[in-house]
Formats: sequence, structure tokens, C-alpha cells
Amino acid sequence: MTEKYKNIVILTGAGISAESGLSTFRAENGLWNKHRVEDVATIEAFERNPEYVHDFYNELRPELYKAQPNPAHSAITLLQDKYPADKISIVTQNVDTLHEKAGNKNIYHIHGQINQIVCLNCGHIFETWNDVHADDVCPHCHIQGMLKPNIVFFGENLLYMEKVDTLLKNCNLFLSIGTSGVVYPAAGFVQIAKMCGAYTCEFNMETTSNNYLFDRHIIGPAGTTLPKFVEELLI
Ligand code: BJW
Repeated sequence: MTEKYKNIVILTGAGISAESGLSTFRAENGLWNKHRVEDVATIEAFERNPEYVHDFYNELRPELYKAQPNPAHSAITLLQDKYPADKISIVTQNVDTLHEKAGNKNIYHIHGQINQIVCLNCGHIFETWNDVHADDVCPHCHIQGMLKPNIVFFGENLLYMEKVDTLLKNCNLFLSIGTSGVVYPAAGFVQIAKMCGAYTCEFNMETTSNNYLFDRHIIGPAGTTLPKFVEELLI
């Protein structure tokens, strides 16, 4: 086995969950074909009409609860278990928990998690798969009407950014799986990794907008292409 890569960062987007039956955002039949981004995924929308935004995530939560990981997630488990790197980290834009369900480790949910709720009054974060409503009370500070899905909306800062920045600057292999590369700052991660010397590789069904920053493009469904790639690394 070649032990070329000591630190690996894997950035994932909605495409890695597509073969688990979850909708991506920007596809023709994607999540945002049925809803306006401005109504469900901006902090202004939440401030304007929190119940509408809660309803959207209340509807999505049971679907994500039921979803099961696919061979792409399992390939990451295999890589983390068998490849002799010092560290293999997953930086995911996904709010589903498929990486956790597949037994992946070192996961950073930079856009938050559907099963977490944050209180905007006291900062308390708690986990639930149940519906949440705009007039619910925080279990910690007992203030009403301040609960928000712990999901990063447009206009909000991402989570774990300091840690992720360090990981990116120290990795020598950067893999980007199933993301269109249009949402920043995640779309710029490849540039940081590349500037710091990493070999960069993307897995997608199509050409992406930051395509030119990748050394290798593997076109096809991640559930097929990633297990093959991992197999090659493990030889
Ligand atoms: C497959 C496949 C298969 C399908 N196998 N592949 C710099 C420049 C310009 C703008 C900005 C900038 N910096 C910040 C901004 C503003 C903004 C932004 O990026 N805007 C652009 C859209 C123009 N960013 C922000 O506001 C971020 N915050 C921030 O930067 O804070 C500081 C700041 C604040 C204010 C001003 C300036 C700075 C926050 C971004 C939060 C994103 N949140 C969302 C919604 C969460 C809600 C929810 O999950 O329901 O996160 S947006 C949405 O897009 C979601 C996703 O995580 C994210 C990325 O989407 P993803 O995963 O790439 O999905 P798709 O559908 O786009 O692509 C799927 C891909 O998979 C496709 O390519 C398919 O081909 C592929 N695929 N099947 C392999 N089987």
C-alpha cells in the first residue's frame, strides 16, 4: 500500500447523499425547485417568518432520519479504518447524519445538522428528531420563541471554521465529493488546500464551477466511483 497521504480532507455535499434517496439542492427536481431559497435558507427569512422555516425543516427531518448511508459513505469508513494516514477528516456541507450512520469519524458539519436546535437567546444546542415550532420554549433558559434549527443559513457564519482552516492547510490530499462548488466559503476550500500543496480530486456527475482547481476529475455516481478510488488507494 502506498502511504503517500498523511492528512486527508474530504469535503462532501448533497451529491454524496443522492444515492441514499435524498434530494440535492440545485438539480431539476432538487429541494429548491419546490421552495425559494430566500424563503427557507436565509437568516432574513427566519427572522421574518420563523414558523414557515420550521415547517420546511419539520417536513425534511423525518426523511433524513430514515435515510441510510450508501456505498460512498461506506467507502469513507473503509478508508478511515484501513488507510495509514495520520488523520482523515470529513468536512460536510450536509445537514443529514449519513456520515455518522456509516460509522465515519472526525466529521465537521460546517452547515449544521438537521437534528440539532440552537437557542438564539442562550446558545444552548440540543438534539431532536421531533418537530420544532416558533413558539417553543428553550429547555435550558426557558425563554419562548428563540429556537432555530442549527442549520447555517445564507448570511450566517459557518461552524468549525478555525479547525477546518487548519485541516485544509495541513492536508496533502483533498477530495471533494458531490458538491456543485457554488456556495462559499466551502467552494474556496479546494483553493486553500491546493495552495498549501495538496493533490486535489473531485467526484461529481458533471463539471462543476470550480473545476479548474482540481488535479483530477472523476465523473460518475459517487456510490460507484468512490469505492473504486478507495480500493486503488488501499492496494
Ligand atoms: C453527485 C451525485 C452523485 C448529484 N454522485 N455527485 C464569496 C463570494 C460570493 C458569495 C459569498 C462569498 N462568501 C460568502 C458568500 C455568501 C454566501 C454564498 O456563498 N453565496 C453564493 C451562493 C453566491 N455564503 C454564505 O452566506 C455563507 N456564510 C458566510 O459566508 O458567512 C460569512 C458572510 C456572511 C455574509 C456575507 C459575507 C460573508 C453561508 C452558506 C450557508 C449555506 N447553507 C445551505 C442551506 C442550508 C439549509 C439546508 O441544508 O436545507 O447549505 S445552502 C445549500 O447549498 C446547503 C448546501 O450545503 C450548500 C451546497 O450545496 P451542494 O451540497 O453543493 O448541493 P448542490 O445541489 O448545489 O450540488 C450537488 C452536486 O452533487 C451537483 O454538482 C451534482 O452534480 C452532484 N451529484 N448526484 C456524485 N450520485
